Amino acid sequence: MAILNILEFPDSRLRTIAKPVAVVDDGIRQLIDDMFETMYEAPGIGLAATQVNVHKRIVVMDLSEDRSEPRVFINPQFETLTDEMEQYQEGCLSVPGFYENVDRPNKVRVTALDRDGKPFELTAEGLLAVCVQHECDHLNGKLFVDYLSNLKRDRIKKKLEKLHKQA
Ligand code: QAP
Ligand code: CO
Repeated sequence: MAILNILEFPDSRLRTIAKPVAVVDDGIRQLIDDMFETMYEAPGIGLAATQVNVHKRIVVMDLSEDRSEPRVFINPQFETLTDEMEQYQEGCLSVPGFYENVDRPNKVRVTALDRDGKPFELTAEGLLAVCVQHECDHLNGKLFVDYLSNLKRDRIKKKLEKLHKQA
């Protein structure tokens, strides 16, 4: 197992469109294990492979308090089941220290492969629905800051660039 480096906004590699996983093999399962270790150590509730500079369509998530509900989504796809939007204060391991409200559809149907390459489906509401959409966005090169005003996004960009220069 290994802790992977997490790319931070405004790194242009976060804009890469991830490629579908063709075969779920031991290499993919190793990556998934490393992604969980990286997410738990951060700590975070969701991580997309894009964030660790691996451009494959893989997401890991654990919304539980005690890390007891690890979820893996390989090649995830979702459709929104409602026009109803809900606002959540979102954060992101790639935008450390910043949290802002984002509106998203509050109910989605997700299909994906599990860590054995077996297809599954689930209906997600609440935080799980938010997290699925946030993480799928990463696989398409999109970040939660893209939903904010240019002014807010630019302020966050400048503050993070300043921190990166100091580091
Ligand atoms: C995505 O985000 C998410 O700023 C997962 O300093 C977030 O795990 C989906 C984190 C909220 C829905 C709602 C953020 C850790 C973790 C930070 C995360 C930080 C340290 C974010
Ligand atoms: Co994120």
